[in-house]
Amino acid sequence: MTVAGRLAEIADLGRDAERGGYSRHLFDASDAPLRAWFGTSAAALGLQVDEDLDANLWAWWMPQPGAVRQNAIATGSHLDSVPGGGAFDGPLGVAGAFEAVAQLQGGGFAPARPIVVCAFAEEEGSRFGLPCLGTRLLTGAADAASALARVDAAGVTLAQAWRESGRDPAQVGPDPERLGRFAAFVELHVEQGRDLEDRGVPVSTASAIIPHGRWRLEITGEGNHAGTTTMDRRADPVVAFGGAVQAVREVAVSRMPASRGTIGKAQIIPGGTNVIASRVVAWMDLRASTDDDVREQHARTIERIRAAVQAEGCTLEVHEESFSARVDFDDALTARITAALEPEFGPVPAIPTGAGHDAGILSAVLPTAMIFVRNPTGVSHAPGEDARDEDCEAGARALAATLRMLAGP
Ligand code: HGY
Ligand code: MN
Ligand code: MN
Ligand code: MN
Repeated sequence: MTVAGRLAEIADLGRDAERGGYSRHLFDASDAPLRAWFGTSAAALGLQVDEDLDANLWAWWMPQPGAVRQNAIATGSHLDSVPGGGAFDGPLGVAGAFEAVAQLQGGGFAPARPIVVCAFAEEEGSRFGLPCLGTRLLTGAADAASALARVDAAGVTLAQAWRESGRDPAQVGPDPERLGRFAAFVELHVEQGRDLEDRGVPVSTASAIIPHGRWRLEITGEGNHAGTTTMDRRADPVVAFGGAVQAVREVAVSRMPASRGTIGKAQIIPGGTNVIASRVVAWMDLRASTDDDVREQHARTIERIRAAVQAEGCTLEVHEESFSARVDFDDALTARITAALEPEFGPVPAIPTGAGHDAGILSAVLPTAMIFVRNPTGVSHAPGEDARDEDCEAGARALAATLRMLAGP
């Protein structure tokens, strides 16, 4: 098969007719068919599938029957998406991992240790607000009880959704015993910018993930009638929100090029054309080079937002939903991968990324590296996300070469 052929098998799952692209979220209607596809793909390669207690999937290629599940090399990514996301962010790393295993098997490679393909739960945090949910629970980077208390947009708790999916929320939590079975993790991923296209190279490694925080802003004003309330008697949280949007942009621009500030999601409550809103809830995403830089960007942004909120006679609450510290990937592992790839691919740059990944969470407990595949549009988290078929194949070959090097005799 090919990576493109594997992605074609899931091309109809979780399509979002309204937004375009894909909306695939934890335990939604696409979740079970995506998991079934994972199982079928694994079974076709003779891999043994199991799901951990945190809803992550693992497919084991054992060196021989009865071999112990130790010293394994894990590779994979996620199958969920952002709302209206692209076809590659996540699934490329899972499809590419199965394709790499297929290539190794086709070439008669006999692994000296297990190779394990994985798919992690809710990497985007699109339903419950916590990115890399599955790996955070698995490693203990997130506390299980507080994660299970999170609610989705419909007010359903993660615990409830977990139970309704047929899983046991009481079992959720860190599994050091499972993590102890792995010697390394490598994630194949579509690049989420245009760096590789500009450099004219099909694949790279990753040097670092820049830190990333998400905050929920709750701006409260006074709900009232749009026709009878004169302009001098309003406390309109939408007006304050306008100031917040400006503040996020202006503070990030003042800290260019490293800082990024985004509000991509907001709710106007109650949301009527002839109603002055009583509340706006908005989600703010801030990123910069270092953890301290993100904290400082946050402090300055909130100061500006608070001024805009007060000027409108509204009040502000700020809740931190997640913070992902800067990650610097394992230099030694990345150097070994680069050396394994350069004979076929020529120079393989190591590039930093502004996007979060399960590899970042796992890097705290395992030697971890990433391989990026060129994205000709540079677009991601949107339907325009792209990767050429031949570059997806290059990514699978690069991953196969990496696995051959890491799991060989
Ligand atoms: O970078 C992100 O927003 C997510 O972790 N993929
Ligand atoms: Mn993503
Ligand atoms: Mn991703
Ligand atoms: Mn009326």
